[in-house]
Amino acid sequence: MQEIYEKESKESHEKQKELREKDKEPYDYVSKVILVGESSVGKTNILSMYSKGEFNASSKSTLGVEFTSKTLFVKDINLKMQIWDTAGQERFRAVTNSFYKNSSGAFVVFDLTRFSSFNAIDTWIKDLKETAGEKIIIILIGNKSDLEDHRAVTTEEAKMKASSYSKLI
Ligand SMILES: Nc1nc2c(ncn2[C@@H]2O[C@H](COP(=O)(O)OP(=O)(O)OP(=O)(O)O)[C@@H](O)[C@H]2O)c(=O)[nH]1
Ligand SMILES: [Mg+2]
Repeated sequence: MQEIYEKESKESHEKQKELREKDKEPYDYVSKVILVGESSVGKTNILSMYSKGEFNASSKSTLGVEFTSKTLFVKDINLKMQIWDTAGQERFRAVTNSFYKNSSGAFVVFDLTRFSSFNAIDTWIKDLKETAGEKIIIILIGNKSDLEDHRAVTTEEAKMKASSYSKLI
């Protein structure tokens, strides 16, 4: 087990380095943001909608971690957002955890039609804070709001969870 962890950790660090080298656009500030949550809640689609305006109804599960960057011009500065889309599957947990470090913000995503993904939020937040620190800014996202007939988490429940952490929703 230890051996597998060390191998995955090494691979993740090498991947981070390689991606950073590819990502040479000029910027004033860089901010690392991470997307986490159970598998299939829609993290990859949220990111592809944001970065390319594309939705994929049959997207494949993310393996490990994927990286996207977007530079925003905010208050006269170029702010580079490095957005890390992580795999929700349990088998990638060790490798995705190693990417939490140095994140300034995180989107914790759940699926409004799957209560278990909502229940899992507490564990995601606990793990994020343990690795990235208590100061990390966390935003909860209840995804798949279009599937109103299959909704399993009420707005009240989501609001209560968010206010228990005093975070945005
Ligand atoms: N109806 C609906 N389907 C969605 C929405 N977002 C994602 N999906 C679908 O949900 C499935 C999973 O989406 P992904 O974006 O791959 O999920 P993920 O969280 O990245 O999953 P992992 O990579 O395994 O962690 C896909 O079939 C998507 O098309 C949404 O807002 N509404
Ligand atoms: Mg994904």
